[in-house]
Amino acid sequence: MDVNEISKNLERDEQETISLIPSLPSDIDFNGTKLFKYQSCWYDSKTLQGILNFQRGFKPQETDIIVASFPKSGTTWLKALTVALLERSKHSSNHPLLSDNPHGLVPVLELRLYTETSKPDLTSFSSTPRLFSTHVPFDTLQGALKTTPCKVVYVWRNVKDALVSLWYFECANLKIKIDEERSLLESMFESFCRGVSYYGPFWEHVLSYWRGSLEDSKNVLFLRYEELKIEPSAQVKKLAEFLGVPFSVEEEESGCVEEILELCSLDNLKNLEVNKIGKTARGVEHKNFFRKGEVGDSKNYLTPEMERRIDMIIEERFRGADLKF
Ligand code: PAP
Repeated sequence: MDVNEISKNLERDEQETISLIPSLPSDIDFNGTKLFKYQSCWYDSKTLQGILNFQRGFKPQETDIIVASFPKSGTTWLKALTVALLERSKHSSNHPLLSDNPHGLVPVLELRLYTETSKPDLTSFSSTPRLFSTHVPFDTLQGALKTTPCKVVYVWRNVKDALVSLWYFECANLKIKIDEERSLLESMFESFCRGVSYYGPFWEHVLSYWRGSLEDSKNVLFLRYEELKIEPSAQVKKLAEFLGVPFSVEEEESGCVEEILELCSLDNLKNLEVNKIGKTARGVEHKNFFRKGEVGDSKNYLTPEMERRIDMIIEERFRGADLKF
């Protein structure tokens, strides 16, 4: 394609987005950002452009693997585990996780590859399987995958812990002290409860993948952060099987499962040089992706009243689905 054609396509994509946006419901996020509701989920205009580009231009391959999540639900860990499982027979010393952050190795489709164009250069993804990630809900992802049966792995987490994790992340990115930003947590909490938050509502997100996994368990795996913490070996074996790279008896006997868990552990990743000093393509410091990783840490920050309110919302929204917090 020549340069003129590329710029014509770019202009056409942008024009389509510009004419779509005013027709969408809009609202304001906790930090004053205008969000637009597209296919039941809220996005800022830049992310929305990326999603439309992704849905328009992505050419899925049956061997593709997509790591999916609501933000702050265990994405970094799941990306690391997926890379480690797929790469385990290839590397002894120069493992990719030692020289890049999991987000560099598994880019977010709508936030990195498709932000500017519906035809990004994917030549660096020439080996199979191609590994991508997304934060969009399942129905929107299906819009991009069309009918190609890619493998999708979703991780979800207690929303209260995800919320507190997001609060810490925002404060770290803005370089503000957490003790001074109680009001930010409170506004984020309100946004979450209203369902008007970036990639929210949370419950729709989780339920979309839950339904997807029930309808097509061969291609959609539904994991839970808390279960990964409680029984990491069993969950990682389940993930390996789903990805089509199960552990052999020899591998299990030689401690391969434990090695992968150690490589991808929070402490190990956090202390790697690349994660102490590097930044993502979007300028986020790698170190901000690693904090405590504790189940139930939100108890230390949310008031009992806040907990009660969010519990009630979740109970009501998840009624009928066999999902427990
Ligand atoms: P993202 O959406 O920005 O990619 P994501 O990785 O989903 O973030 O979530 C970050 C949380 O995962 C952090 O939780 P916390 O704030 O409650 O501590 C982070 O500490 C945790 N995390 C990151 N890497 C790991 C890991 N290897 N094992 C367990 N938890 C991890």
